[in-house]
Amino acid sequence: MSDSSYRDAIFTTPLDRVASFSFDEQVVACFPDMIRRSVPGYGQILGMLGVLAERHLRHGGHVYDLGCSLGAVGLALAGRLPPDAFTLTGIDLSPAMVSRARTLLAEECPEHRIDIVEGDIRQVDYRPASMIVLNFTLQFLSPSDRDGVIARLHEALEPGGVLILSEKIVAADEQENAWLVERYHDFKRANGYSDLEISQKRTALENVLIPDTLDAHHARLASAGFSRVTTWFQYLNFASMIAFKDA
Ligand code: GEK
Repeated sequence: MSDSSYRDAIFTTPLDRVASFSFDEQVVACFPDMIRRSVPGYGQILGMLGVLAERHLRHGGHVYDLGCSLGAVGLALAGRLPPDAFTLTGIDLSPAMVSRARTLLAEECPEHRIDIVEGDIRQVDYRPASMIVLNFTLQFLSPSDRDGVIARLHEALEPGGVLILSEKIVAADEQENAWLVERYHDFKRANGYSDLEISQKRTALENVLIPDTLDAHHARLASAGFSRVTTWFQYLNFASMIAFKDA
């Protein structure tokens, strides 16, 4: 996918007013490069999703990839599982993402049964699913919408189903959080972003990406009815959890 991606240079020049971040054509064009250089562990998480699917996805079961962007989760699953192993619906609010994702998936895994739908994950009528993935998407919903969405996903999951939730997180302890954020900025610098790019991106994401603590995620998942939640991955202030619905 990286062959068709431009280098993210959106915030390289000083802007008089940094507009709120949105998933438009400009972002779509450089998205694979942007997410790989901005999200610690992104590639490792995707690689492991296929492994988790092999273990937890019912054969022939349905998967939702919510906030699917360019369909990386579907591609990761298709890379490990044969076409008859699952059906997948990817949903994204951004028309630009949806149209590019459809092209990429048709090129990369035409045999797999993957559908990309334009829509708001807060309003979808979910059908029963064996596995649901929210890979860095819940963080973009208004905090007041998050409990309701997670409760509906728990309802949609079949008994024995799993929800995988990857998120940017915030640490409750101020000092710990400051250290994590500083090292995260070091991570971005090491990946070629300048101080100006880092600070303008931070401004653009203010009030757009609102992280929760890991404790808040675990509490929300528990109160939605998930019987067990494990944080299986953390790299600086980015984490991924797996939540199990009772069989
Ligand atoms: C990946 N999962 O590559 N309904 C549907 N989509 C939404 C909504 C909503 N209410 N709000 C935001 N989005 C992907 C990466 S990116 C993460 C996910 C990032 C979509 C938004 O359009 C964008 O495509 C995606 O959620 C978040 O594994 O850019 O940090």
